[in-house]
Amino acid sequence: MLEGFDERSYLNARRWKPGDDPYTLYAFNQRESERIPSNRALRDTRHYRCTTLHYDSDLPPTSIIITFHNEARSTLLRTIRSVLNRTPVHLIHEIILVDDFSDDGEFDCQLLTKLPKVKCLRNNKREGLIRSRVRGADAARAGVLTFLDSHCEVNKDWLPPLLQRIKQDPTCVVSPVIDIINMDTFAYVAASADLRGGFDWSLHFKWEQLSPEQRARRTDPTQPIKTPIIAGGLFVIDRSWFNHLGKYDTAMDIWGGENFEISFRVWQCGGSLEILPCSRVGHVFRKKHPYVFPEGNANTYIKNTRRTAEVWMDDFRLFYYSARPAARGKSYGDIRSRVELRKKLNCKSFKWYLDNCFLCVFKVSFQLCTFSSFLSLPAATLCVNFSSMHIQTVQCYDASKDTIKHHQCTCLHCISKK
Ligand SMILES: [Mn+2]
Repeated sequence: MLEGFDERSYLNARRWKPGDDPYTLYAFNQRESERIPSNRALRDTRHYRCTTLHYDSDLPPTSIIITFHNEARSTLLRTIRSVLNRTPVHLIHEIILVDDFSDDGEFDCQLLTKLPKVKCLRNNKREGLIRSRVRGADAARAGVLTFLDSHCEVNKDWLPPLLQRIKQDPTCVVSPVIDIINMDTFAYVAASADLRGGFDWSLHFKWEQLSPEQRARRTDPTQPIKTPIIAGGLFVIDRSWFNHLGKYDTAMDIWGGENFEISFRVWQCGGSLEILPCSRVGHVFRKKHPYVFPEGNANTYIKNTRRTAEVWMDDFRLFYYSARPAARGKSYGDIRSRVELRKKLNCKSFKWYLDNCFLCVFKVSFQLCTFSSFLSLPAATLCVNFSSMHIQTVQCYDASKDTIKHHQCTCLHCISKK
C-alpha cells in the first residue's frame, strides 16, 4: 500500500543530542514522536458493547480534510497512516491536505501525495484554520466531509459510527470521543465517554461531566451524547448541509472561536450536535500553540468570539462582554453577511438555544440593580455580578440608545444542568 513512499526520507528525523530540547518547535516531545512508528498499534478504547454493533454496508464515502501549518512530519504522517490503516478503503473517497503556508510545505505536499488517496492543496499565504478548511471543503467531492486535526490517530472502527449517523440524519453533526495522546510520552490514553462540550461566558470551551441524572438516563453506553458545543478539531458533517448552513465564518482568522460559531449555528438553524462514544480518535493536547498568530493570540480570539457573540447570541452577548471586558471596543470586521445568513436560514434565538440545548435549567428572577454595582464597571454596559453558575445581568442599559433604561435587573440562575 505504501510502496512509492519513502517514510524514512520523508521524516528526515534528526539525530538528537543530549541537551537538545525536543519541545522547541512543536510544544510537544518531537523526539518521542519520531521514535514511535507511524503505524503503531493502539489499544481499542471503546466500551466493549461497541464491538457488537453493526453498520450498513452502503455507508456514504467521505472526503477527509486535514489542514496544517508547520506540523511535525511524524505526527502528520501518523494521522494519515492511522486513517489509511483503520478505515475501510471504500469509505475514504479522498484525503485532502490543506497546507496553510507552512515554511517547508512544498515538500510536505510533494511527498505526502505519494500516499494512496492523498491530495494536497497549498495556500500561498497564511489563511488560518477556518479559511483553509473551507478551501478543503470546496475541493471535496464526496457527500460527507470529515475534518481532522493534523496530530491525531484514529482508532479501530472510528468512521462507520459517524457515517451511519449522518446517513440516518444528515442534519446531525457528529464527533468522536477524543482520546488523549500524551504530549510528553505519546502514550495513547482513553478519555472519559461521559463528557460533553460546554463553555463559560467568556467563550472558553470546556469539557463537562455528564451529571449523575444524565448518566443514569444513559442505559446504553453506545448511544450518542447530545452536546451543546463541539470541541471543533474533529467532526463529520454532510457536505450539502455544511454548505447550506454557510460553511464557516471566513472572516475569522487563524484559530479559535470557530467551534462556538458553528455549534450555535448548527443548533439554532435546525441541526444537532452529537458525540458518538463508539468512535474514538486520539489527539495530541498541548499547553500552548506552537505557531504565531500574526495579530496576537488574544486579539485573534477576541475578534473571532466577538463575531460569534454579535451574530448569534442576541442580548446574551452582554454576558460575553462582561466576562471579557477587553472585547469591548475591539474591531471585529463586518458581520452583515453572517447576520443576513442567520435571517435567510430563519434560525432560532439564542434564548431558544439555552433553553433547549441541554445547558441549564434557568430560573429567572428580578431584583434591583444597585447604583454602586453599576458604577463599578468602567464601560457601564452592564450591572452584572456572576459566576458561571449564577449569572446576573440587567436590562437597565439600552445599548441601542446608549442610555440607562431602568434599574430592574434580570437575573438568570442556572439551577441545574439539563
Ligand atoms: Mn490540535
